[in-house]
Amino acid sequence: MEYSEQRIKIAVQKSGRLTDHSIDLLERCGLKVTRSKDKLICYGENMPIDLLLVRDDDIPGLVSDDVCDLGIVGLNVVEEKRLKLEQEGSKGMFKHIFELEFGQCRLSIAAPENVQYDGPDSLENTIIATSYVSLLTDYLTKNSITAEVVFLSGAVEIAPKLGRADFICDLVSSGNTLRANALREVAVLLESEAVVIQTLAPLGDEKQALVDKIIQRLDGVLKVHDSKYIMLHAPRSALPQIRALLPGSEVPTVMPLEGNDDKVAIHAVCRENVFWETLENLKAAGASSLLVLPVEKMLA
Ligand code: PRT
Ligand code: ZN
Repeated sequence: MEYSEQRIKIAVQKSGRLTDHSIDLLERCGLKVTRSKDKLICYGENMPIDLLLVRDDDIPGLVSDDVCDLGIVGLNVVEEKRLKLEQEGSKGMFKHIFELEFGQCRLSIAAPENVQYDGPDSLENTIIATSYVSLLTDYLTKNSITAEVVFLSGAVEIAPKLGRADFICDLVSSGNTLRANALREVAVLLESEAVVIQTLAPLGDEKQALVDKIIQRLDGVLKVHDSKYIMLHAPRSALPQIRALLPGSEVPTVMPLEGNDDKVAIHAVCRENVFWETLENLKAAGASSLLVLPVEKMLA
């Protein structure tokens, strides 16, 4: 394939927790790519968009250096890189533009179960192991704490057991790993999820229009998550009560029913799941012929 500079390059994690979600999401935005586990690049078949498959830690750098126009990566990795560059006196050439509602986790300090923790002061003059040196150093500086930060690239949780650290600072999602290592979460430094970052280098009108289109589609895909289309019949007099019962809905469409002046048909998009209890409450308010449908796409 001849490579055109007008194609958008998106850096995506090659193999890890964010990979499937990232590619699925782009596919739900209409992008068709030939997936290949061993290749560095997946070419878009129907849009001028290609995916660069790399380690997540490299994504902010690739976007900052303008090798890629966009990147999908955890906010934890973005913030660590941004602070690292700042601490080195330079500036990240990327901006965080969109949250993707997956990959949720938090960067937390954890203490061994038998060690007392009474707030950040308990960290004074201790050793803390982490893969997130910049985020942790920033937290300690902001809290005026002097502590030794030890970098570990993996298996941070076992550092206290091995006597290499008093505390750790690592990502937590369910908390099972901490519990399995007799640790407890004592402070949250950052709430994280996957985000889209964009290079600060100007893209040109054509590429920027394509980026805007992808973001609009991502927004549409995420908005329909949990959204339902609900249809029902109801007495005209019950309309205010029915409207109040529709979860997260905008103004519903109300239509007359042929040959029945007292009843109307109501259609509404509910931006939350519609549970059986809601249907039962709607029925008790006079609704009948209730139908709930999934929403596939939405464009505001
Ligand atoms: O090879 P590459 O460098 O690309 O991958 P990686 O091993 O660095 O990253 P990966 O695939 O493990 O995670 C990618 C991203 O997923 C992270 O940067 C976060 O943004 C996000 N994420 C969400 C998580 C977790 N949840 C998570 N629980 N990343 C890591 N963990 C680890 C955590 O480090 C700890 O070891 O899972 C363990 C804790 O999980 P719980 O559920 O036991 O609390
Ligand atoms: Zn990584």
